[in-house]
Amino acid sequence: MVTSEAARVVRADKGAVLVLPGHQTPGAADPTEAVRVVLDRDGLVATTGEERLAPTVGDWLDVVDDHAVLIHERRTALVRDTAGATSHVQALAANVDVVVIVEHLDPDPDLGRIERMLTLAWRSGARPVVVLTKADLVPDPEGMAADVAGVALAVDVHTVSVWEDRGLDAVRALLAPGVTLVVVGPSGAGKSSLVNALAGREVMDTGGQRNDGRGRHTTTFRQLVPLTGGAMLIDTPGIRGVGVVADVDALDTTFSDVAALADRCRFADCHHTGDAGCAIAAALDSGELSERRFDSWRRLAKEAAYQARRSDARLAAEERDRWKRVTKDYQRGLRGPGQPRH
Ligand SMILES: Nc1nc2c(ncn2[C@@H]2O[C@H](COP(=O)(O)OP(=O)(O)OP(=O)(O)O)[C@@H](O)[C@H]2O)c(=O)[nH]1
Ligand SMILES: [Mg+2]
Ligand SMILES: [Zn+2]
Repeated sequence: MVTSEAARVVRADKGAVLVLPGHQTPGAADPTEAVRVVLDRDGLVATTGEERLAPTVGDWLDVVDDHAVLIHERRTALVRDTAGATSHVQALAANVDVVVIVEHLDPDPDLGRIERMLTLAWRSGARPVVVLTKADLVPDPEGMAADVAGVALAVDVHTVSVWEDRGLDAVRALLAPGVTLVVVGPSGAGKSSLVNALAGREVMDTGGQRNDGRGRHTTTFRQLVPLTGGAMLIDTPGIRGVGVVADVDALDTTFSDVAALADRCRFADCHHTGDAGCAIAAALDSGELSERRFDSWRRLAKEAAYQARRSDARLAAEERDRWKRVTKDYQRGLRGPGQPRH
């Protein structure tokens, strides 16, 4: 492809990405028409800023002679903490408008996981919605949805059954032309089944008839699927645990009830561990705040603080490296061109 036209990444692998030329997205483009674009050896592409990034699904790229030359600035980015990896954070998807948090009703929805995914979503800049799947397997899906709504504050919660074609219209209503949605959730939740139902065709492999809710990881890569109506859906593999990247704002949005209580503690630096005048302790006593939710908030806050410290340390190290380079260049400059090193 020789073009200066921006192209959208529909799949990102090591060394190469698949893109659809901009004029095909949004639209009824067939993802099999995607073009392979080669990356540099390090897999990184220049950005409009100083850093080079690994392109991720949903990115817009400038492509010249089948080479990715520039990643456009990401409007939103779903990032997770990857402990142990060199870069520490990984962008799961870029330029997403809606994060569809998919969770099964059977087995019971995991409220802590939903809170984690909500934090990830709020952090991304995209709007979250929760979709509870497999409504056909439980007697009272609406009652369960109400429980979930209690932890997904100010977020729409839908219940669906793909098998019985129930509740899908509420999700279809999100598929406006030009909108990009990403589905996230545990393996076996029914993400790919939902994507296929919304696409109206079998785009993604699903876990067949197996239905024990256990992780099988049918989907193994992230894939952007352009829908006929002009919306784009990104399917992702089930993630067992997702490290949440530090963001106090995202946590305060997900846990707005806990944040409001913390504001009412007598001391601004209250640790909520038996301090005098602690509004959180009072709410735990009265049952207004559940131990489960408080623990969930505390765990995520701790994780976020740890991640922030680590990324501060990394930034400091990068800054040191940059100064080392600058000083070296400066000294080289003093010696003038062509001078011997010693
Ligand atoms: N009963 C019932 N089963 C469903 C429904 N939707 C999906 N399933 C089943 O749940 C299993 C997992 O579905 P998938 O769509 O592959 O799940 P996934 O979230 O994409 O899983 P990964 O790709 O591993 O992350 C399959 O056996 C589906 O047939 C539903 O509405 N009702
Ligand atoms: Mg899948
Ligand atoms: Zn307190």
